[in-house]
Amino acid sequence: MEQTILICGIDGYIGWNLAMDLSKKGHKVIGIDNFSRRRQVREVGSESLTPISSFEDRLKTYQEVFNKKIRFVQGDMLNYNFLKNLLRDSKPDTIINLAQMPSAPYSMMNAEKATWTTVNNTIGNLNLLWVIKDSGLDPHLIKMGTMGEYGTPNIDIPEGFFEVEYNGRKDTLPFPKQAGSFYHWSKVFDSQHTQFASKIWGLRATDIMQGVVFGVTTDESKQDERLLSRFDYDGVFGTAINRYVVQAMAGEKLSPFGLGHQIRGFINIKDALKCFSLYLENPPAVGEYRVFNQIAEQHKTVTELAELVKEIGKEKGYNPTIQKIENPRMEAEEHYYNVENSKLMALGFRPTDLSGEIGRMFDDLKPYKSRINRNVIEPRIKWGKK
Ligand code: USQ
Repeated sequence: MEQTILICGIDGYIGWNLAMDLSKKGHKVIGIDNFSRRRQVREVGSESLTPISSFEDRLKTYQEVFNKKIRFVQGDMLNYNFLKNLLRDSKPDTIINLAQMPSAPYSMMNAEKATWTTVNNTIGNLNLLWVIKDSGLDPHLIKMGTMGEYGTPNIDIPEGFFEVEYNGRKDTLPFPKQAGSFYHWSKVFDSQHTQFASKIWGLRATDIMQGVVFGVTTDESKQDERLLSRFDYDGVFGTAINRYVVQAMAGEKLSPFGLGHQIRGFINIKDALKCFSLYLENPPAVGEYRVFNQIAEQHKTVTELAELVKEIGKEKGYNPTIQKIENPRMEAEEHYYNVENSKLMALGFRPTDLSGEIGRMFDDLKPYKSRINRNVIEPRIKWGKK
């Protein structure tokens, strides 16, 4: 059914792709953003490898190519009145909150960045929860969390909750959170606030524990270069697979950190978009707070992924090499990792093949190879005391 959907953080890597996907499917999409991501990537001396248009141009091009309109309002999630007026005017059926600073290294740079990340992410979401409550509306809130909220426990990771037996009594409780950066902790606080708001105000909420996203284009952005979403590969905003592909193309060594045995769940951008539609089509009940572990690939170490990118890179005519580098982070480099995602699979999610998607990334990025800035690739932000 056609819905009015408010996307908070529409200018981000996922936000813009999601806006086009949902609008093309017939939903009425309204987006807000404060453009902080553009500023922060510039601040760390980098820019998106894909050339990104101004937001005005994106909207115009989208309308030109797909004959549909996306509405945009510039504003900040920290401004309660802005959000309140927006909800009153637009009356969304679903609100998707992606309006957050997503980089773990950025949040570990210094006290100012850690504080900013915490305030922006946590208070932005808290404002949204209050505005939903005060509006008297009953939208479905879809909140972007992260797999990194759970950390790397030595037992399987359930979808949010698990049954515990202690001193002869049983209960179903939230799975413990052991985040690994101040960014990841900000998402833990959001999850707790969202769960609490659901309980006391009857909010309908979906909290997504998403793995590391990778990929360049989507069906929509492929249609016109001016519709491309951002693609970061630098040492602060770039994530593992995206960085590996750029390193392979630039003749830089692929860089698993430390022992390189860290395991994470990964998901392609197009698969991530599919999941949002599944949540929209299958909303939670009033007062229900539910959690999905949004990953497609798991049980791969960051070294195995580097090897895979290396093999695919060779097929694409590059000559990639791998060199493990000292880990700038404090994280377990050898650990158990088994993520359950049967609830997501039960909604009908079927992931696409990892190798095929990585191959497409090489093709998608080929036109922009000359834009790679090799000076921004090295990770320089260290987690530890020294
Ligand atoms: N890693 C390397 N080499 C690199 C880059 C990363 O070995 O060149 C390793 C890291 O040490 C880490 C793993 O790859 O063990 C993932 O790091 P990442 O930089 O790809 O991703 P991360 O910092 O965890 O954060 C990213 C997104 C974040 C999202 C998270 C999902 O930036 O917004 O929440 O992925 S998850 O990792 O599941 O927590």
